[in-house]
Amino acid sequence: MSHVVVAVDLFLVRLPLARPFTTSSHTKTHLDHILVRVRDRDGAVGWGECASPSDPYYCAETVGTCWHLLEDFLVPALIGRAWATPDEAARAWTKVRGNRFAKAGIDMACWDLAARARGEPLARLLGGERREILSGVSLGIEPTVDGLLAEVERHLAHGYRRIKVKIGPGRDLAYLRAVRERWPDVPLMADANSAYRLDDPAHLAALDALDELGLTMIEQPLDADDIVDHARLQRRLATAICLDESIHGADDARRAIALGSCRIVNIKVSRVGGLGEARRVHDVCVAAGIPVWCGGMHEFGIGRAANVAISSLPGFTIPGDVSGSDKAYPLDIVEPPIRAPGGAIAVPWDRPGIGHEPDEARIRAHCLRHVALG
Ligand code: OSB
Ligand code: MG
Repeated sequence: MSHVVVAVDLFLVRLPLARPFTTSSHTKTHLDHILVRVRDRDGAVGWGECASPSDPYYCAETVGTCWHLLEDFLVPALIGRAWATPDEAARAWTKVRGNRFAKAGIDMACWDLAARARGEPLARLLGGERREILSGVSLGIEPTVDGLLAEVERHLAHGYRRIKVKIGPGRDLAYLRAVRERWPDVPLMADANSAYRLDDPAHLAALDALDELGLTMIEQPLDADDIVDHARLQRRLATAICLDESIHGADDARRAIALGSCRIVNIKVSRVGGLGEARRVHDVCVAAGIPVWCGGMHEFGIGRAANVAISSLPGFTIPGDVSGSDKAYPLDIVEPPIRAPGGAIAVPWDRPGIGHEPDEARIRAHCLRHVALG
């Protein structure tokens, strides 16, 4: 089956978060993501989501750079070009360096289109196996320790299988110790978003102390692109290091594993430039015996459904940050909404593509900017 994309819509959509979310670098109350709709000459449609943050604090990209890349480079390179598989479609933009969040939005739309055109669920097209995926939550830095304990309690009561807590220097031990004391056995981890440095003795002391808490892993403690210091730190700690920001694709995963910079990898579809590359990172890790889990960027329903599909691959053995949409948003833009009753999300094996229908009226109601290309 061959596809030629003839029309692409970009929608910049704003959704309010259910609760403000604070990381080591900043606080958010709403998110703006670009939704990408592709249509081929036979009328088949696919949806993707570009989950770049609006600011360059997590990665170098922003919503503005993604819009520019999509409108001026990625969409024009795809339109009118014949392809049979999404990996072939992605060759349209191999010349474009970096800009992986922008690429992920249009890559995902091509995967959804290919799966829908074949009447197949996305999970099957990707080579997934699981009927359901186990779901964890990522909790932001709360103003008080008691505030964090209340959030952990609420999400454990919902059934979530693993708790991740954001940390930063000075906002680490008191929080994690309190959670550990109250729930000695809960799978618990910390995500530092690159806030620590090995040459700061206070930072090193905090990391050593966290090492005593029996955490499942510590995510991205050091610089975003530093796999050398991460290797030094991994030799020092008993706790597994998991890399997030440092891994932009399969080659990065291979190098980090070879250096001993981590024992676990967080795979984010957006960060690595799409579903094809996410699968290649998965394959590199499985071959090396490194467990992976699916990270998130507070995706709306489209990106979240893609996260569910990739999480059905066999190497995703650790519950991910793929929570129900209601963890992040009071109202999502897909039907049915994604839910995680008892901390598990059913993979929609009986529905084609991402398995959730974008609600165009709702998308347009929350849309800040739209362009039709092609
Ligand atoms: O570091 O994993 C991260 C959200 C925005 C930016 C970076 C990160 C996160 C999360 C949220 O942890 C995970 C989610 O619920 O989607
Ligand atoms: Mg992270």
